[in-house]
Amino acid sequence: MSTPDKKSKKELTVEQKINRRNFISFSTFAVLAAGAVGGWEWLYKSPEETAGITAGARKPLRRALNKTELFFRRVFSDNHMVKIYPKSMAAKRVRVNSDIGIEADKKFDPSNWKLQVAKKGGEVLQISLQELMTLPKTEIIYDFKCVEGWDQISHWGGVRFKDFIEHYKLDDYTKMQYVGMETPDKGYYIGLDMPSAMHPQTLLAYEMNDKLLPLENGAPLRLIIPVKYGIKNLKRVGSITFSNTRPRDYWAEQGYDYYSGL
Ligand SMILES: Nc1nc2c(c(=O)[nH]1)N[C@H]1C(S)=C(S)[C@@H](COP(=O)(O)O)O[C@H]1N2
Ligand SMILES: [Mo]
Repeated sequence: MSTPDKKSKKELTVEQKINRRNFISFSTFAVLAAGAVGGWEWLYKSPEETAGITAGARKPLRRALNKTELFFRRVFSDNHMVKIYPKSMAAKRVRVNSDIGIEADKKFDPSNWKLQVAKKGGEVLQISLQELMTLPKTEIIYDFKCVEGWDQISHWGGVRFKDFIEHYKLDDYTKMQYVGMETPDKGYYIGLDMPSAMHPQTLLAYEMNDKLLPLENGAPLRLIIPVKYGIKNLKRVGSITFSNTRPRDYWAEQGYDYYSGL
């Protein structure tokens, strides 16, 4: 029978434990430090790039940049489609999250609304909902994600942004880098990179669950951009602009990621 006394003799004393722990952490540190120095040496001795936008960057860094580039090309390529779901899985009661830019105007009348598209030289296209509804309709059922942590499978219908561009012969504008959208009262506004706007799943939506959009979900027209978080899915689009500089963006101004991609 072993007594508690005998047992404790086999264990290390507190002092021994401390020494042991110090030894272990010191060795770990030494190994890591050697690795870091080695890493820097390896980087430092590697050849410099001599041309292109990364001129001066060491080759291994250049490789890392290439990877990032590749990643973005994959994310924004037409082949990268967001997962879609059967209609039966779409929420019947769709969440209403926030209402910046659509709250004050309680008497807003969708029938008086027209989409304003700013063209070069000050010309503004004015497009009614009836007119938009004559364009080919596209539907999507996908998992809508909000940066606040919730997501919901929802069903939307409308015009592909891409089809809208072609129909109104705005192809030239897609050579620009950004699209800006704002609510009619300019209270909420977003900026999008052109490849995401032109993604085949990006819609100017006027329907939810096969019916015209409710006011609180963005009637008469909202953006549905499945490659981005909810914050970019502007409700009640009033105007569309094209530019090579980043359009102002409500949540980016509050410190959120400008791209807010998924
Ligand atoms: N005009 C406007 N659009 C908006 C917002 C807003 O506050 N105002 N909130 C955004 C955010 S954060 C989310 S998650 C979605 C929510 O859309 P829903 O209310 O239809 O669920 O709308 C986006 N579009
Ligand atoms: Mo959100």
